Amino acid sequence: MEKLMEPIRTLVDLKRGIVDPDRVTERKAYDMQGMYQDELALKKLVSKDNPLIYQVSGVNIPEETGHIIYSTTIISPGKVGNEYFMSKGHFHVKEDTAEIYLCLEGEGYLLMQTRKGRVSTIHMKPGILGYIPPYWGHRTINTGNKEFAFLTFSPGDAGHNYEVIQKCGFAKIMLEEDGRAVLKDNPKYTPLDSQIG
Ligand code: S6P
Ligand code: ZN
Repeated sequence: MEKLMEPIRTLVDLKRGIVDPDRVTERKAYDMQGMYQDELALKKLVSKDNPLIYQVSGVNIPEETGHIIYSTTIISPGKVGNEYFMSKGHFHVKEDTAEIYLCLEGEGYLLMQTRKGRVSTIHMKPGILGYIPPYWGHRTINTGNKEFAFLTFSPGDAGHNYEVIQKCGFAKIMLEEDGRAVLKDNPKYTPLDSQIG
């Protein structure tokens, strides 16, 4: 007989997300090599104080069909050169799975891209919910001057595929120009061939 899982009660701070998470994953400047335009600026950051770029706090939910995984991401304010701090970004391993992002604090962008390189963005601020449909890779970018915090909900069996983004990058990058966030073509982007999108 299948073992029945017990319900879970989670306290959520409506500005900073999940309180007392089961696990916290930190991504520091060192972990972001190859992700930014200005590799020298990243190198300098790493050797200076290797700052925390973002952290993901989650509750242990089985990574299986039928479950919903939820977590909080908090991206620090800052830039590498003139490119804002951001998450690595990924596609789901099971690409036909969607995800929901709900912004709690700060501001930033949810940058999404199909495998063919079609791009879409949602400007996130507290109370904005972004729906990432199946087949869209996604990354988040903190364009504000304080922490950018959001809750995420995804199917238990979605999984993370970081390889595509690591190899190809996103077609667009978010840079600061004259104090404003501007979406630009990524000169380092190398498209992937695919039928989807
Ligand atoms: C998981 C969900 C988020 C991200 C987190 C960090 O499907 O999209 O929890 O994992 O925002 O981003 P990344 O790209 O480093 O996983
Ligand atoms: Zn995801």
